[in-house]
Amino acid sequence: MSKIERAEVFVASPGRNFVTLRLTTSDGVTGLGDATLNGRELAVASYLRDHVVPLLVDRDPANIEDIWQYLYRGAYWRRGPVTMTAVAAVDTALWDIKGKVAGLPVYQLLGGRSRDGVLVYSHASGTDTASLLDDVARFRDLGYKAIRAQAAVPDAGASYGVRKGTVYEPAAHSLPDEQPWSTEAYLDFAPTYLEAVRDRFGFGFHLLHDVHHRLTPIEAARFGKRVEDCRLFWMEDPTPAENQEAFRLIRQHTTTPVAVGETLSSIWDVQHLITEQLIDYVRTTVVHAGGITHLRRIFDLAALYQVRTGSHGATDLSPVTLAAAVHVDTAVPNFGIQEYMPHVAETMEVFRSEVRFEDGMLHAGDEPGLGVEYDEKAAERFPYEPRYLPVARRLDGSVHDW
Ligand code: EZ4
Ligand code: CO
Repeated sequence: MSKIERAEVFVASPGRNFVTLRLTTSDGVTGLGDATLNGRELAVASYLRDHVVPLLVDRDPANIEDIWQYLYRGAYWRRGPVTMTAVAAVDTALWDIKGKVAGLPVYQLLGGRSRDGVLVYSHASGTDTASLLDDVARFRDLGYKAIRAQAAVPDAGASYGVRKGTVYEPAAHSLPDEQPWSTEAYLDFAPTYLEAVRDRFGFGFHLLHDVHHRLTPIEAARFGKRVEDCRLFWMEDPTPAENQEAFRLIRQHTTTPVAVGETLSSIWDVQHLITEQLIDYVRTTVVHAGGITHLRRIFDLAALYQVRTGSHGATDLSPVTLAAAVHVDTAVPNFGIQEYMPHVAETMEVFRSEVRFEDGMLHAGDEPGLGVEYDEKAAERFPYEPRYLPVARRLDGSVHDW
């Protein structure tokens, strides 16, 4: 029997911080898992090093489901982003190993190919409507068939999703940047730039928008109704999802499709959203929702209710997660779309990935396993740097959801 012989946790900052787990078997096969939780990286690194690695050594790497159950149920304290990210890293690395042992790409282990490629959307943004329109034009020239549009709200400081220079990186400060927020200004302005995008470019591509948890249910209902003629592919995270019931109010007022899930970690967090058809797309990801094993379980539940997938794919999800996501997306019947922000060159010096972009789609490649390698020597040149996501405050100084 093959055994897990070694489990190493790497923390490095090639362009941004990433936590990476590498498992090595007694047969010398290695598997990679992403364990990055933006702004809380070291909590997951410690969870793995101090509490999971000692449990893995000498286990049979073939028993993915049993190891998943052991780490989830066996912890007693289950769920939550730190735990589920740690479990995800182990699970992802075990699927990578299983693929290499079988000599098959992971999508083959998940039932094989359901589609030729994985439709992606990327992020256009601007400091005003004119610069947003220029950016949308640029993404259309690059071949994207789906584009998310965000612009800075006048008088509301640094709005979510607006790129400075060539790279969007919200976790840019060693302590959280505090940014002002005005719901009134956003509700007045955001519909106008979405309309401007449709006026200028028409309807021959998918248009998306991320509200990023900033509205109450009735405000989100008003927003969704107001932008119906823009025929959005989705409005994302219109209101925080701790209370799944909140989405019923939004549904009662608008046909704008809803996507939720990037911050959610388990099937229980999305259970009512899915079974009561309160959303159209579920955005849980490999890294934050317990790995390929648990994500597949969520996606299969979603399929019963005609909810499609739309996995989170910002640059704080490492190339290991992106590759794993593309393998899952290639196989599942109810795939919807995949978020994709290309990683910077430093990141790709450390993670070599088979994933390729072509004509608005990502392709997984046919190397056994996930098709990603981690260059630990290259990673040594990029030591960890403390970085936090911003915090939003309303104009009266009170804390709002960022
Ligand atoms: O703010 O991944 O849809 N994408 C997003 C992301 C999240 C970051 C947080 O770490 O909302 O940009
Ligand atoms: Co989002």
